[in-house]
Amino acid sequence: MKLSEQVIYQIYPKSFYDSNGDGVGDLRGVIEKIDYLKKLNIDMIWFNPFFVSPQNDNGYDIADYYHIDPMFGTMADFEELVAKLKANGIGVMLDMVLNHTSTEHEWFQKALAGDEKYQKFYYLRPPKADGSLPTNWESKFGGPAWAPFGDTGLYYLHLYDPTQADLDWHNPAVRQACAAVVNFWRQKGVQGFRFDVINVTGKAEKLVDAPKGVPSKTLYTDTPVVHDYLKELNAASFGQDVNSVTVGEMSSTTVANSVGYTNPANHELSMVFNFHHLKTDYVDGRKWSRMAFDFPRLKQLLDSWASGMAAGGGWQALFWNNHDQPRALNRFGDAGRYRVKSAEMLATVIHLLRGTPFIYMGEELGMTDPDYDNMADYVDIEALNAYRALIRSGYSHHDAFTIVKTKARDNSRTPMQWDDSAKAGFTTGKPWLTPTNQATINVAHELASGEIFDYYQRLIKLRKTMPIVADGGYQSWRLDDPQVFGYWRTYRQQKLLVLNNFYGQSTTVTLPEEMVGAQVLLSNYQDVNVTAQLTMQPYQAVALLLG
Ligand code: TEU
Repeated sequence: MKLSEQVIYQIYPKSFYDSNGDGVGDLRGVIEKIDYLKKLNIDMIWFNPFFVSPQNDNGYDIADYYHIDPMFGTMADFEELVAKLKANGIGVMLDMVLNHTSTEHEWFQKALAGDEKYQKFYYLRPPKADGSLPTNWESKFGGPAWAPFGDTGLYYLHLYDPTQADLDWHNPAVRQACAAVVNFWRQKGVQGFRFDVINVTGKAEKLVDAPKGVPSKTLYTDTPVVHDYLKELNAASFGQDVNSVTVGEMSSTTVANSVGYTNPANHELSMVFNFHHLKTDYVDGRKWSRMAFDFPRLKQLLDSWASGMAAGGGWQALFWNNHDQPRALNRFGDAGRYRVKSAEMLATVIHLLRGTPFIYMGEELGMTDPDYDNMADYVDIEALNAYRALIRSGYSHHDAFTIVKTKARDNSRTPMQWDDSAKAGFTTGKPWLTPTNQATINVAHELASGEIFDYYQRLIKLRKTMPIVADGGYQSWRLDDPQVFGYWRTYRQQKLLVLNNFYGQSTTVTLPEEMVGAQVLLSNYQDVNVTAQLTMQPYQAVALLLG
């Protein structure tokens, strides 16, 4: 199936379904839920990492790329999962965390033991002459990006947690080892690969301080050599499969670079995730802050990325949610009175856009953030570090906790809610994170109610049956409307106008004359009267088709 007709579902294995009662989701749990997944008519499932890991960063600190962590099951379980998903027309996408390894990885341990071959796998640098760290770079999880390399007097670079040591991609042996990992899983029948923070692999060989006031990430993000690395990796691995689907997680990237990463003529990746739209509720770009989302900025970003990628022949992954983001309903929709309508509206925004939509587990139910009231409820390293940093900078516990409650990655990692029971039908044991709002938000309710899940099924069907959705052009629609984000899709003689009211108040939009009386292809409300002054209900989405 063409990439443009595909829809990809994301499963955070630790939280999807626990088959053995240990409180943690596992691969057999996914096998047991294939009948549910089949109902959505998705084409591929992206699994967050389930490789051997000490779990300091929930599996993004990999100690062995070639084996499955026993907490998730066995290689036999994985092989059965691949086969059963394939029998149901669903492919597998694995998460390739190749910018860094766990410090418990054999490569790092050999480097620590003095093996020079593996010491060249990492960024090992001496302190400056004055004894300060090799550079002033900061870790994305807070604190310095350098840690002592044993008792060698050297330091090793870690852009994330100190237990995640950055690999030196300038070293051809590193790139070959990474391609070998991808090829091992290709041989297991894996057709999809998500590349974790792949655009920070292009650090300069000579690492220098960031100028005062300049974020250190600007020195190593989206550097030109990343395109070379991706071309090489493509040719050495997934590019040999005509049906491969690849997506790069691109931190702080640009449209121009993302066109380069994804234009098929460049033989790099199929598509990219960019995150700019998910930073429109950040104060001055700071994640650990609180503000209502900036709607004009959100519209401008959604529009400029759709326009720019279309103009350049690039391809984007379309998403509101993932395992690193709080639930979108709490940020850009309404988790209360209009939960159902705003979930359907947000889904419409991305599923009728040009690109490949991703559905994060539970999004199709309208899942929202958990209602935790204690810092002890949060376990993610990034949130715990952020809380401590906020307290150190003078925030009260209340203010620091309030920020963590809105921005913690734990918010999207609570167990999938299968039913309204105390443990949401996720486990018979003690869940590793506690569900809190399963009473009214769960699979059983959705399958009976025909609301959000049913709406997702309709959106997915449109992508597979309507060329204007899958392959149509993109054009901006008025960007000055105070409540509505709209856009055009065009295909041969057809025009599709998609309008989305982002607020809980009704509003009126003036339709272009040609669209008056047009066919209502889809709406989350009944009885849409397509008049010149179109009334849009709270959180209404409507797609009008001409031709
Ligand atoms: O995330 C990349 C990243 O930059 C994260 O810091 C993310 O953007 C941030 O948490 C949003 O607030 C990837 C993985 O998705 C994430 O789970 C890992 O923790 C990280 O890389 C390190 O592997």
